[in-house]
Amino acid sequence: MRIRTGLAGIGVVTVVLAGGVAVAPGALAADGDTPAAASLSASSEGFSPNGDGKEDTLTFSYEIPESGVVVLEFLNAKGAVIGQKTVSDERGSLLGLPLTAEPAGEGTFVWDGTLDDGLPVSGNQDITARLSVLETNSLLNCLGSTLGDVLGGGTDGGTLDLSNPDLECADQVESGDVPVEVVTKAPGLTLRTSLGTVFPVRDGYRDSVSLSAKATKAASTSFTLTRANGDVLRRWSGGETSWKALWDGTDSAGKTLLPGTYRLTGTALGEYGNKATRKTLSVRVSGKQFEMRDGEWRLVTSAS
Ligand SMILES: [Ca+2]
Repeated sequence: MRIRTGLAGIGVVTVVLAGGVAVAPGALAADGDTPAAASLSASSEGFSPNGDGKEDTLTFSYEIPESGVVVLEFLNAKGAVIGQKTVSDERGSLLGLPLTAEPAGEGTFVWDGTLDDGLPVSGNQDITARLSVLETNSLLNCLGSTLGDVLGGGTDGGTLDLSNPDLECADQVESGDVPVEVVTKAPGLTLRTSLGTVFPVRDGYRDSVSLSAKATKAASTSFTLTRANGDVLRRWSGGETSWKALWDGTDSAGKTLLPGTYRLTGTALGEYGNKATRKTLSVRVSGKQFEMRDGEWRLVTSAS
């Protein structure tokens, strides 16, 4: 079994492990008690691992100070570990286990949202990624031929249990936490109007209505007012999570619409390539005129 290690000042050293565990002397040289930190960053603030072909993966870039077994740990919003992913382009083997020691320096890993153990990430959730590195040399030094037992899991599908106390003898380096937003569902969108009918005759009686929307996990929102036949009369753009407009029954040119029923359509574009959500609401325009008499709004008849 060969593990490629890159040691500063020594170059690439090949460590040969067999029944008798022969290790190149250089690789045994401990190089200090406080290893440099690992770094981790993500290509995006989030992704949508839902198999629709759009932003289904997230690319992590990392840098590790020394060769080691590299694992990404994922934590939920409460800080509990929900799973881990072994970083390896192709599953090589370390003492017969599906683990690969990555060389020191920079590397990238494309994550598709799956985990070595546990369920793949799904739904909408905010998680945190952290890189852990068990440095190869210290791992070999402290565990030697018992490494296979410690890592467990046999030759197929074994995973590295970072919480295993036997691993504490190895130098473990962690990166800082990187927040990752997982959004695999289309946005939520709710459209509302304060009144179903606007009375745009300027008499003070319900001359305008409030139109509003709330959205979740949307990249942006937009709204159109159309006739029943689809002709667009007016457009608004909203924020990512909310929109509010006071509408006085006019079109984009400021012209009061004829009495009738119109349609307000809201569109919330999905985050990370998710499909859009569209909702519609009917709003009516009335030509009626009112006046305040004896403390009450009263309809002005056409005869008056
Ligand atoms: Ca997707």
